[in-house]
Amino acid sequence: MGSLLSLPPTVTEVSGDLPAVTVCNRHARAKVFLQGAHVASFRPVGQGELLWMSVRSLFAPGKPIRGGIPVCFPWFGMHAGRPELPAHGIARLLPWTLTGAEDLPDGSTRLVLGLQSSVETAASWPQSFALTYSVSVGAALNVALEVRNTGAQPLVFEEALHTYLDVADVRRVGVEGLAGARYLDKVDGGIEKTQTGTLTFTAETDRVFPGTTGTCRVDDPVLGRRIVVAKTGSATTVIWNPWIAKAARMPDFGDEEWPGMLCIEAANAAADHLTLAPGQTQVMAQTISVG
Ligand code: TA6
Repeated sequence: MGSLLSLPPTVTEVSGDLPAVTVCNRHARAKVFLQGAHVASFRPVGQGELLWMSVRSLFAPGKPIRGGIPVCFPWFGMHAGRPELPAHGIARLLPWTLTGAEDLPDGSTRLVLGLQSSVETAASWPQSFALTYSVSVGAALNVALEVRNTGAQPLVFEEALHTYLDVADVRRVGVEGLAGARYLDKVDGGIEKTQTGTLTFTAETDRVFPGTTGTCRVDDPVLGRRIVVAKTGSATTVIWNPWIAKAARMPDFGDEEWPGMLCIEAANAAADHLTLAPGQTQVMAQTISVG
């Protein structure tokens, strides 16, 4: 990768087909691929891995990575109108630039990565934008996506931090923080329902919760841990587990892997999509920790 940056001692470059950097400090270890500014691993000291990664994931230029934290921009899910375009947008498939790496006084490490609109992005999405993504690796992982409208027209977009969490058995976990919230059930024709109490998993689960800004907590009785997922600048929460049949249909997802994960996604999608005036910026952030 030959970064022009002078990297702090906690950051190491990993060259290869898909360049990455690893972070190892007194709080945690992490790995971030430059493609998609994709956080692939986060392991606090004294804890197991918090982010799930499929053993079948591809790590190839232009191919999505199945796990960690995919950065979805500028649309969520399938592109409305152009189904031939990649699901969840183009940002996760493109090489970002590492523009900053520093050790902070509290012992955490902050990486900054950038992606600007280009001739390549314009082929899929003819808008001008600049993305800045900060990844702070400490006892907690904080990721923050800043979107800037660098064009002369309003910028209308969706975004998501599509976070895959590692659990022992999704059939035994509960997600707190969404009780009473409305959701669109993508497994049941997108009809609107209301979440009653703890969200548990008994089948394929794909729920989009509009207008939800709070913290979610995953109670994992088998691992004896609670993963806390907080966020700012996000009005949509998405909860997903593919279960048996959908996992089997995904070539980059092992048939037996689905019990080991669930996604809790910070997003601004569908009715919560965003519009930025020229020169305006917006930041969406997610913080993941063991509670
Ligand atoms: O966020 C849930 C979801 O939209 C599911 O419908 C499923 O498609 C998942 O994202 C994974 O999408 P991907 O394009 O990464 O395979």
